[in-house]
Amino acid sequence: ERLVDLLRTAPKAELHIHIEGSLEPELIFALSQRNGIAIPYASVDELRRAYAFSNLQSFLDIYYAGASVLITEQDFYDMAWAYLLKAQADHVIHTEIFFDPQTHTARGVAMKTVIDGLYRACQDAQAKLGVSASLILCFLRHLSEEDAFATLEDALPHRDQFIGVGLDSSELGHPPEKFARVFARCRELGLHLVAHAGEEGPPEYIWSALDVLKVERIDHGVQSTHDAALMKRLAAERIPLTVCPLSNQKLCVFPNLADHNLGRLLDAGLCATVNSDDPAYFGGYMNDNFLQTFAATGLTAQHAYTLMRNSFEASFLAPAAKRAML
Ligand code: ES4
Ligand code: ZN
Repeated sequence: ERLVDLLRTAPKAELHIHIEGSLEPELIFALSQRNGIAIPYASVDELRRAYAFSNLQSFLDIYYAGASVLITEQDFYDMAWAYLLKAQADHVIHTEIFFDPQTHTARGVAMKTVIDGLYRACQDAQAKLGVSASLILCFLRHLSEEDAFATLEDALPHRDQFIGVGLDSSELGHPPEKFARVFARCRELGLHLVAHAGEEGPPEYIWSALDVLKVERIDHGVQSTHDAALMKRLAAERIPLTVCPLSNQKLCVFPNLADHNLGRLLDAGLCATVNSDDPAYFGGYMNDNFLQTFAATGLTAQHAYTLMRNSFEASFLAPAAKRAML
């Protein structure tokens, strides 16, 4: 019908996608054979059956195991290219891609291998697919700030290959304050700043992501509806929330997709966007997120237009490029 066609074909930006979370089981098996790395699952089907999560941590354990098959520059290229083809099919014309270098450097993979492979795929996406793609380096918050500083140092020779930094992994027990100094340094370097906050964690983590880390966007942020003063601020300052509905459903942040608060966020005037997070693990890419969320919650065509517009407004595109896409 009309709304479904609108959702499918509308040009959109994706701002919250972990590239390691786009690694499909088939590619995990192919890379495990190519690189001679054993994984504790006998088949693609057995791996896929393990994708039943009860919370964020239960997912992260399997997500880091899946990423262990990535070794060469070509592996990182192949993973990103497969995602960029999916993005193009969903009419994503701009995407800002998270990557987790510490997951790889801790296994002896060089920073250069990771970044060069991902960056080459981003360049090819513009040239061959007409998809604009940038990279955002994420620090793992379950590791130390010292480890994050070392990772930043390691990445600085590649400063021109990524546009910003983020903060991901286990939220509870790892508040934004833990990374205050490394984010201050990234700010001095002119990097864009984002952080996961209020996915499972309390509204206080959203306040401190804004006030201590000085981030420009909040990744997830769905717990903000528990704090009226925070909602007012997010709306007044148009601080974007990169919301991931299927992720929230699969990690039991909401009992059902029908219970998702995306409509409440939009109706309160927040700059919320729809994103896929870890599409290989959570049951779908961008258009799956849009179609399933709209079907479950009864959002309207007006909400659809607002979400598409918000995705470009919230992007780190230069103002002129942003206007061209709007
Ligand atoms: C993540 Cl859903 C989610 N939350 C936090 N960190 C992550 N890394 C990959 N996916
Ligand atoms: Zn995420």
